[in-house]
Amino acid sequence: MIGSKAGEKAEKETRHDVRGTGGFCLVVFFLAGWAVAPAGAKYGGGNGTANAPFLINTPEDFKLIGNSPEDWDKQFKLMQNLDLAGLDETSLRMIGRWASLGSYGNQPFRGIFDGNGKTIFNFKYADIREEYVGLFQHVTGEIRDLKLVGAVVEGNKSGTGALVGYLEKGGALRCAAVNVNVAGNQCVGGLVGSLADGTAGNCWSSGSVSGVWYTGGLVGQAGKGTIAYSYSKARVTGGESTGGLAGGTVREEAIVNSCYAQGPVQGTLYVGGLVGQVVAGRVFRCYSTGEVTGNQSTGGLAGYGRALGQVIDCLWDTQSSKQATSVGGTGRTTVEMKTMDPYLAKSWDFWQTWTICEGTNYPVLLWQIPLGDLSCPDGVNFYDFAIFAENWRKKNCGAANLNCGGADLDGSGSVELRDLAIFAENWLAGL
Ligand SMILES: [Ca+2]
Ligand SMILES: [Ca+2]
Repeated sequence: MIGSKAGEKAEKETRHDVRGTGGFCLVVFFLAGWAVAPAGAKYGGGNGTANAPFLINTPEDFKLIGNSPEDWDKQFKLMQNLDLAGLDETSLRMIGRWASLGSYGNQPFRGIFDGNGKTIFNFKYADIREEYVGLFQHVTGEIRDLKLVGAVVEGNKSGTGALVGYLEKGGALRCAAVNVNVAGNQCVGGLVGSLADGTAGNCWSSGSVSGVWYTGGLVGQAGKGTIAYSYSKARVTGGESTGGLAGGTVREEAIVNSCYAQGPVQGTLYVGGLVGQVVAGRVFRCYSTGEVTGNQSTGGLAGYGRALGQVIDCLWDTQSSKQATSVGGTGRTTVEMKTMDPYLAKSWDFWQTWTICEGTNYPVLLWQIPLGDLSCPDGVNFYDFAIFAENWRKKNCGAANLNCGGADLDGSGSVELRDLAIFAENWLAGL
C-alpha cells in the first residue's frame, strides 16, 4: 500500500528559480514518497517517540502492538475508534507480559498509550490458565483517554480487568470501561484487576463484574495504589471482599479519594457499597448508593475494616443500599443524599471536584459533566435544549452572559450550527 501511494506521487516536482536575464535556473527533484512513509514503517506511522507516537488506525495496527514486545516502551496514539469484533484470544495477544514473580519473562507495557478520546469496541478475551488478563496484561507505563465499550473478559487466576490485569505502577487516567462483562477469580475489576501501585484516576465503569475474592466495580484490589476522582455503576457479584468500586484496599499506602459507586453489590463476606474490605489505607470523601447484599460483615459503604484502614468523610444512602450500618461513613436518606449539606458538613469541595443537582441527583464529579448539560437535572435532555434554544443565534457570548447560558459550546462567541452539532453529539449523555 505504501509502495503504490509512493508510486502515484513519484512524479518529479520542479521549482524554477530564475534570476535576472542571465537565465540561472535551479531544478529540484522530489520523490514525495520519501517524506510520507519511510521504508519499514510500522503501524499507521510515527516512530514511537513523544513527538511522533506510533499511530493506530486499524484493528490490524492494534493487533501488532501485542505482537511487538520490542515496542512496549514506546508511545502510541489511537487515531480512530476500533471495533475488535471477530478477534479473541486465538487471534489477539495481550499487551505487556506477565510470566511470574521475579521472572525475566516479565515484560510490562512501560510506554504510553494515548487513547486520544477514542473508543475500542468489543474486546473479547478469555484465559483461564494465566495470571492477569486484560487488554493490557501487565503495565508499568500509562494508558490515558481511552474508552472500552462492550468488552468481555474472563480470567480464572489473579487479576482480571477489562483494561489492565495487573497495573504494577504507572496509571490508567481518564479511562472508561463501559458496559463491560468481566469475570474472574481473585482481584477482579471492571477496569483494572490488580492495582499494585500507581493510579486509576478520572475513570469510570459500568456493566457487570463477577469474581470470588476481591471483586470491585472499577478495581479488584488496590495494593499501594490510588483510586481517585472515579466512579462505577457496574453490578458487582463476588464472594469475600466485594465492593461497588473496589473489592478491597490492602496496603497502608492505598488511597481511595473522591470516588463513588452506584451499582448493586452482592457477596458473601466483607461486602460494601463502595469497598468490601478496608484492610489498610485510606478511603476518603466517597459515597455509595447501590443495594448491598451479603451474608456476613456487610455494610452500606464498607463491609469490614481492619486496624490499618481508615474511612474518612464518607457517606452512604441507607435507603437505596438497604443497609442501616457500615464500617465508616455516615448514613443518610436518599433525599438527604441529594442535597449538598451532608457533604459540606464533611468539607467536600463543590468548587473544583464535585457538583450536584440538588433535589434530583446525587453529587457527580465535575469532570464528568458532558458538553451540552447546561442545567439541572444531570444529563443532556430537553431541559438543556430549552436553554440552548433560548440562546440560539445570540452573539457576543462571554463572561457577562455566562457564554450565552452555556450554549456557546465551542467558545466561538456566538451560538450557531457548530454548537448545535456539539449539542446533538452529546444528546442524552450523562443521564
Ligand atoms: Ca441537564
Ligand atoms: Ca459557538
